[in-house]
Amino acid sequence: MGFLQRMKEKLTGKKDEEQLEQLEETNEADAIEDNAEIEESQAEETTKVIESVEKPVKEIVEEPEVIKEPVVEEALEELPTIVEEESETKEESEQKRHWFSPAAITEKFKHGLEKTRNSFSSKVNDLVARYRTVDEEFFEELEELLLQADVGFETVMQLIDELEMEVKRKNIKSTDGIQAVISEKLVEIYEQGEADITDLNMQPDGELTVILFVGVNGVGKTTTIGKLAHRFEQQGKKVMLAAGDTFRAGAIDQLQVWGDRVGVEVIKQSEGSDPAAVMYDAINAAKNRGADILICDTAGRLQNKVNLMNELQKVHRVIEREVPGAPHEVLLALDATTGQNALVQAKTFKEATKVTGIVLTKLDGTAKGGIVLAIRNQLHIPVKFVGLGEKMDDLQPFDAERYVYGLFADSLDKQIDELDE
Ligand SMILES: Nc1nc2c(ncn2[C@@H]2O[C@H](COP(=O)(O)OP(=O)(O)OP(=O)(O)O)[C@@H](O)[C@H]2O)c(=O)[nH]1
Ligand SMILES: [Mg+2]
Repeated sequence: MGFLQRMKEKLTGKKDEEQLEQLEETNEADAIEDNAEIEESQAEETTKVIESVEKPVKEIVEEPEVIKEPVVEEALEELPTIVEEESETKEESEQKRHWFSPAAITEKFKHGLEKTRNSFSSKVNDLVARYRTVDEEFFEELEELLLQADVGFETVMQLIDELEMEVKRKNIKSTDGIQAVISEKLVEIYEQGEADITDLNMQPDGELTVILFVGVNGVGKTTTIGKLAHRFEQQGKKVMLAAGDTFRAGAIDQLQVWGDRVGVEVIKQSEGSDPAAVMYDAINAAKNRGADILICDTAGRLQNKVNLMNELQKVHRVIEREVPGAPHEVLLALDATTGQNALVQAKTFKEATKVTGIVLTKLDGTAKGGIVLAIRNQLHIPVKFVGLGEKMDDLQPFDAERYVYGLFADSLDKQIDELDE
């Protein structure tokens, strides 16, 4: 099946319908179990919910400087949902349906890549309009455009080579509709025959999965942890957070605000304490409470880079000692708007810790979304999630097809519409 056909399914929802049904089945099973538990400890739950609602309000009032305005507004907006969580199961399940619906996910990629599409794709369209036939000059200009979008030299060279071969093989003369051919090749180059590289290494039910976040300051670690916790919660997992950034003022409170919004427990100590000790505590708490997933925040900046890397190694060692095989994922957060600098950061972290995946944040904030391809090709670490906006559900597992669709949506939509007609 070709790229266009597959994309059509991801736009109309056929492909993931099965997955969705599976998800609903699990939710139903979970709901039955949950209900039993709720009945047993209804009073306890209610107090917990009320506490989790009251807490952020208190903190927001007391420490307005810690939280940026949009967070406060959003936090307040989110509160009613937390209150209704136990009773509004129908609404919740509809929300989930929407959240996981293939069309909605595709739409998020399209929306998040708007800046890149507006600059890159419109230039490609110009190129196609100027060159009626596919020739060497057309490829040279295309090469230039791809480089400008941060796709990275090696990837561009590989893509152009393969495009030239494809054009010859299929005897394509006209540039009309060439975007679909480029898209298909980009997906192939990205996936390199490995379709499941974005899956997280999750432990079987009943065992704790530990996910460690690393990355320089300001890239979006804490925000991503909040979004990811929300995602797991929606899937019915019991999540806990570890406030491992004990260095930056306000970092612990920022994570706590997310914990309250999502309704998950945050294990923390005071500012300036040893992050390895926080991890030790958090792992024990997670084991005692029977948590499924522990997500650990870490500092993005210390006195200097050497200290930071040493601290991360120490944190890593403690986690490994307490839970054999953990951390199961070490996710490096990179800010897409920093372009090639993100690649430099990745190399540094890769030397210090065993990075298992990349979370590329703020893809919505850059016109150079081609960086995804450069990361894949140069670092050989899979991009597991992308941040496509600031809302809770704007964190999405990376999907090469949806990403490429996001780059060329306008021109591909026409061709997709014409399928089977
Ligand atoms: N537009 C957009 N903004 C994002 C995204 N992810 C994070 N941000 C914003 O990036 C800013 C920094 O995020 P943080 O989560 O505080 O970053 P951090 O890596 O924890 O930073 P330190 O704690 O200083 O190390 C916040 O204002 C977030 O709202 C995204 O996917 N899109
Ligand atoms: Mg942080």
